[in-house]
Amino acid sequence: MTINNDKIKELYKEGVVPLGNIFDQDLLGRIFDIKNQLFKEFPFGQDDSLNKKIDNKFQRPGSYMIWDIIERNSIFKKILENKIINETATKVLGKNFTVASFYIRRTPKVDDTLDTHIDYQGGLSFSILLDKIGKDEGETFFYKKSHKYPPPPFTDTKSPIFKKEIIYTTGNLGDTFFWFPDCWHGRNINKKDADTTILMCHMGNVNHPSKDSTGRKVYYSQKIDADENITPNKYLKKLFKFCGNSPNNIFAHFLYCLIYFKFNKITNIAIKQRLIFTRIKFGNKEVDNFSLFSYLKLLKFSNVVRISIKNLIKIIIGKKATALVRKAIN
Ligand SMILES: O=C(O)CCC(=O)C(=O)O
Ligand SMILES: [Fe+2]
Repeated sequence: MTINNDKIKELYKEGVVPLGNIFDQDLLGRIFDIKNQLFKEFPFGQDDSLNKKIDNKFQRPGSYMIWDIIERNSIFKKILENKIINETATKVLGKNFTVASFYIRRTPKVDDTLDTHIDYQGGLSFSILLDKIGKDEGETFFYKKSHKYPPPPFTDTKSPIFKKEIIYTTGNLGDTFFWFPDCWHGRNINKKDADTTILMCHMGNVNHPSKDSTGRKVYYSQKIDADENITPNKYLKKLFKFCGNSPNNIFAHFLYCLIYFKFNKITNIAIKQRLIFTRIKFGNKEVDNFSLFSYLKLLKFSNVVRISIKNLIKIIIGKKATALVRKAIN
């Protein structure tokens, strides 16, 4: 099996693409059993120090996570060895891409959702269903084409040009979704009595840090050759590092989009040098197109001002004082 170019095109166009099941049934059956054993051992998952959680309080909204699944059972390595996964990641991120997070998340019956958000730009993620999951059963949702929108807090979702085309990670065991972490996403409620589980993986190019969401260093990447011997331009490197992870800073986010989508000469150098937060382009004008007009038109000006003032105050008075002020107000 190899990845079809139409699927890659869809990923770049929509920010998310469902691939269906890409694993063999025998492997899936074994993974399903091991996942059940692991959650028997860790019914409430692990905290960020990887300790077994003993109370049912959520470490992330509505989620019990097991972070070190690969270290616990090497069967999970088979997922990272899958040909389609490797081909897709190599096409999007280049050789020697980095696997940063690789974990399972279980969601019990819960009324809360995980709010719509974006993570870092220029990366690639995938999710694999480890249970049959229906609508409102703890599935992840994605807003199509939203990797070219401003981040959710700054967007006017009532604007006539805002498209609310949602795709849900519903389906059967083994169904796989590739998605861009800068595409709007969140998690739905689970109204079923049974828990549902999904495996998630976040990746970046060779210069992405191999740290997972708990902050620990992981060694999951399969580097084909150790060093690509490219000397980065230090100013460009700083620039992409500064603006490539900006879910809460509209100016940095806009700057990233402007450079990445519009300044092709600079971006081509950045991609060649595998600078952090740079995805290889699809290579087709229609797919790689970005409308500055739509981006700006989607901005909710009052939110831009309010959040920017808040951020400015945070910088001026410092994080600690901000936390104190927040506590005093609540
Ligand atoms: O738990 C989910 O469905 C989504 C988690 C998420 O937002 C992420 O891993 O970036
Ligand atoms: Fe996320």
